[in-house]
Amino acid sequence: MATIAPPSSRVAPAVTWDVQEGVAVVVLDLTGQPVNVISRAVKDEFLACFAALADDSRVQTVAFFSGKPENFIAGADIEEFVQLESAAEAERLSAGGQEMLDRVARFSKPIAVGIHGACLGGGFEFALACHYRVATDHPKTQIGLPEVQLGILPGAGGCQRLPRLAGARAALDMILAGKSERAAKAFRLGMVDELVPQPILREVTIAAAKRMAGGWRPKRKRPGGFIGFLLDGNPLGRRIVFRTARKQVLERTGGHFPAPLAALEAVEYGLKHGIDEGLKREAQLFGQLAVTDVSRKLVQIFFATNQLKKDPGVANAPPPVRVQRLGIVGSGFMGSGIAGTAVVQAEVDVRMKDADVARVAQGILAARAILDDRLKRRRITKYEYARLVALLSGGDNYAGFGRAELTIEAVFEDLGVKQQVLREIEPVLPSDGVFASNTSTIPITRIAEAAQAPERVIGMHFFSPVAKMPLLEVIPGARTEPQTVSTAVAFGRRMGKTVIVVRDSPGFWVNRILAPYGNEIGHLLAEGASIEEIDSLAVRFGFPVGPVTLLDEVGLDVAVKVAGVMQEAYGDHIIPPSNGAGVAALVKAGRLGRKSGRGFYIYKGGKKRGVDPSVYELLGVHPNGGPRPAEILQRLVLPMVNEAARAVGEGVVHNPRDGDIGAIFGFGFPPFRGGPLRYADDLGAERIVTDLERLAERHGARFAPADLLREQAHDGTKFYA
Ligand code: 3H9
Repeated sequence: MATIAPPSSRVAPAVTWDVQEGVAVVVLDLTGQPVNVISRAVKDEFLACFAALADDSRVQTVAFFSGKPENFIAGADIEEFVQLESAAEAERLSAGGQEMLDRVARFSKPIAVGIHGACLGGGFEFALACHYRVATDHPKTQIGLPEVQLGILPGAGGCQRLPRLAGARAALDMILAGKSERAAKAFRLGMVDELVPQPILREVTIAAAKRMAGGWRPKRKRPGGFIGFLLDGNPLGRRIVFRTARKQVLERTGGHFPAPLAALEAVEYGLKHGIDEGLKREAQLFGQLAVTDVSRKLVQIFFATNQLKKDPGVANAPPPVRVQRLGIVGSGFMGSGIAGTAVVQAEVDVRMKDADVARVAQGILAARAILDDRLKRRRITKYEYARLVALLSGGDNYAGFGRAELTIEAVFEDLGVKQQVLREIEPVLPSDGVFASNTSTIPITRIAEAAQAPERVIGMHFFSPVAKMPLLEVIPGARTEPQTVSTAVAFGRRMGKTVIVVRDSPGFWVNRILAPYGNEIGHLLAEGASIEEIDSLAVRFGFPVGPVTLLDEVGLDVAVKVAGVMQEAYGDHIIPPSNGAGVAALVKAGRLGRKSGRGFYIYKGGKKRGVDPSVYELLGVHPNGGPRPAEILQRLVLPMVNEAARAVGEGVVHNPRDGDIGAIFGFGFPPFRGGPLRYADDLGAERIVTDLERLAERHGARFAPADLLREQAHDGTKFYA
């Protein structure tokens, strides 16, 4: 086996190869690393390897594989981006990657690549430069260019090679959204040449390499078929494609994310001026993007999320209990959402229980809808679907709960009801079974008062709709033992959630910091602001939807309930407007938000249709200009930041990282601002305190700055050191 002397920092070389019957079988395997990434050092090894293969007269053809059992190449090494100091340096990094892949593309001997597992970013760009791509049909084989999610663009030729291979539309679709596709779809789109079951990947790839050595070349159809020819194949068609794509990007990003627009430019420029000019432009744009504040923030989020994945959530915890059977009490919207997601993501046996069989049947149907959706999107096969559906069962009693390592209750949000469920179920559960409450407001310690074994009671606060919302708050009560925490955290992760462990206090983290934001809507409406203006200002700041729309999504009945709990707990500073009965009046009129077709807005056919004026009648307020836009925005955002600071001061989250990730994944705090605490650091505590004091003078105690912000302003400290 041949190797290249590794750089001193690495214990063993990453790139190795063997030559047999004219085929060099090259394997990339970064020793001691969970995934393969292309760092500068790996790039040097690649170059040396290809130089050696070029000179080796025994080698007629090359077959390339990853040595990792579950992934191919996760892209360029993102750690290296953090050290980039200037756009020029970043441009050089991109140009260096392009040069390496140019050598691969022009290599004198054919190269076939066998892909199994994640093939992302620079990893896919490498595969694109090779001459033949074979991929496994395994669900783990995900192919994509996620760069824009890091605020950059595919900078190693991806913006040039992919549109040439798969057509402009398919390429833009992947590049601009930063999405990954399963191999079967990538195959349909012409991004890979052959799709095979995993056990024969090696054989098929080597066979293709040999065929190419004999002069055979793959015949590829014109990408995108006849429509592709009309749209991608001529300048007029292409202009339409780019105009439409630009419009969609602007609609989706509100202009806050520069990367997709830059990627669009790199693709368009390359198709207009040829690949060499395209590559130059791509490297320039990569350079500019890599050092933007937006990219820095998105990269921080990437690393913070990865750190969180490994955080057990509690110190010195014994390993989690492996959940194989999940019990769910309450088969309503939340219960069925948890059931469906648990089946799809964690593939556990789920047993549901509700008061009567009809309700359970409804719940199972709703849980199944999550599987139907996956099947429709071809995320799972028919075979997987049938297997997963069989995991769902239920009844009107606790039969089967005796084997559930974890039971989650999602019954009516009432302390008495939840305690009653706990009392009923405890004798049925296995002696080490965990009981979790999916409460959004009730203290876990209170619920656990009804338990014989409070050490195994915990909160798991899912967000609605469970299948889509990425965050889970895990809340230990006063007597919860560490293994209960680690079990809940580990299971939450298996469900695909980003998990933060939060102190047992009213509103936990997400609802706590949303409370003043939601209340301020009432104050602003009372002062004559309009619903649309409030929402559009928040969207312009970068929230996915405005606060009024958010209330409609959450449900106004739920919002009123949460607001009541929050006021009771923090009434000294979380203060609803004196006409706060307004929202309650909407609820009384049956306007519960999206779920009832009417809230602040009207909903028809699942779409938001606008505000109907009668809502102002019910609220007892009328838009008349209201405060200035800048003040509206400040009054929405600063109290949220202030409450986040207060909660951090009280230890509600373990650290600022958890708080920021919770806000970004919990309700879409603009990721390019890094979360409320990073945003506070950027503004500076001194400025925030001054602004809050000014607002407090005019509008009262709800704006009084948190002690922690005052301290920071005084000491010149920040949330992040
Ligand atoms: C790019 O390619 C730019 C080019 O176009 C141009 C260049 C000129 N770099 O997520 P996991 C680490 S940009 C550095 O838990 P999983 C990760 O931090 C890149 N580190 O595993 C973690 O480290 P630790 C475009 C990386 O199995 C460990 O690997 N590519 C990278 O759940 C395990 O990760 C992407 O954006 C990286 N590229 O998921 C893909 N990737 O153990 C990013 C991973 O110290 N990666 N690490 O905390 C992923 O999406 C997932 O890691 C993946 C595996 C799906 C691959």
